[in-house]
Amino acid sequence: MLNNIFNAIGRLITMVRNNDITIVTSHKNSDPDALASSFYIYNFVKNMLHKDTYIILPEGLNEVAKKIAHYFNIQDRIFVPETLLKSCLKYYKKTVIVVDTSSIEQLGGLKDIILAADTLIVIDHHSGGNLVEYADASIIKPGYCSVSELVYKLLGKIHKPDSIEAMMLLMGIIYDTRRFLIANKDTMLTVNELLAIPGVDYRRAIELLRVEMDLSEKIARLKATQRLRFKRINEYIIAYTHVSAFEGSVARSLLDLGADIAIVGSSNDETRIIVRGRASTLKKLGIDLGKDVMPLVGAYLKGSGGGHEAAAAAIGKGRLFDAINYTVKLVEDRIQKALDMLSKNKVVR
Ligand SMILES: [Mn+2]
Repeated sequence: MLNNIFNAIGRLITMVRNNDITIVTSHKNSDPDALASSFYIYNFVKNMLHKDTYIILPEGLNEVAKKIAHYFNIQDRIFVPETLLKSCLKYYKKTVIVVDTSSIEQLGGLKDIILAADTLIVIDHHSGGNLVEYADASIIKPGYCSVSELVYKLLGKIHKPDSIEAMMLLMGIIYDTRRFLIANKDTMLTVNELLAIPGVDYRRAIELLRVEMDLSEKIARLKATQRLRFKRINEYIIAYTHVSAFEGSVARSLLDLGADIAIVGSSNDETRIIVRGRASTLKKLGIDLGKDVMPLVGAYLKGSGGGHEAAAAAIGKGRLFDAINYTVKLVEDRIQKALDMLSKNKVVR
């Protein structure tokens, strides 16, 4: 597997060398994992391969990533696409490296530039994305808890992170693993290596990742709770609701309330369904939300869907309540099927 990875890096370097400029990009509302991996690859291409390189994010950074970029004073190296920049970019032969997303819908206003790349490379830890079909090379490793860990594994030997890169990668890992809640042994070994780099300060990293929930997020959570519905299938609970923003945060709060699976819908110009599950429940039932459920919801919405075992999403067009009900039904059927299987096995034994 690692051999494969290093072959992929060799190919990646050749591809980058063949074009004039490199653009590193990621998903809308980039989080600390997206920021850290973009910044690390940006430095690698710029300093090791000596290519003109830009970080261009579809809609900039999320709150906590903004705080990190400010702290390390790198915010002026991060662009958001503007008309001028877009038209300039047309004239260059470009490599685009997309990190932390493999779905076209997550690229926002950058979609056209990215799909028009002379060479498109996707590095991600989410599975099932539709961007991979357009990529000239892709490194998709759902086994990694964060892209920060993945890019460090890919490039750490040839481009040892300096203190800022190491701090950012560490924060990317801490953020995506929810403070190591879903980390594995390899994550901890990587973290150990990053902590050994001079200038890396664990307490500071934790401090920088702390942001007080803002008022609108609190209200979104409370409104979602007012509209909450749930279904019980044996000992399992599916909770579902809708909001206009903060879907991820709302879904997490529903798991905290006691749901096994939380389904949160929202719609503005698109219809979006996100789903989060309790890892232990999903494991017990053998359900992978990113593979078994959300691609079907994506197809239902004539868009796309995918993600991780316990965190997945679908985006497309259609009526919000129909989409929510469809997702609830799918999850319900999946749980019922799993329960039938489990009880059948018991009888056989
Ligand atoms: Mn990530």
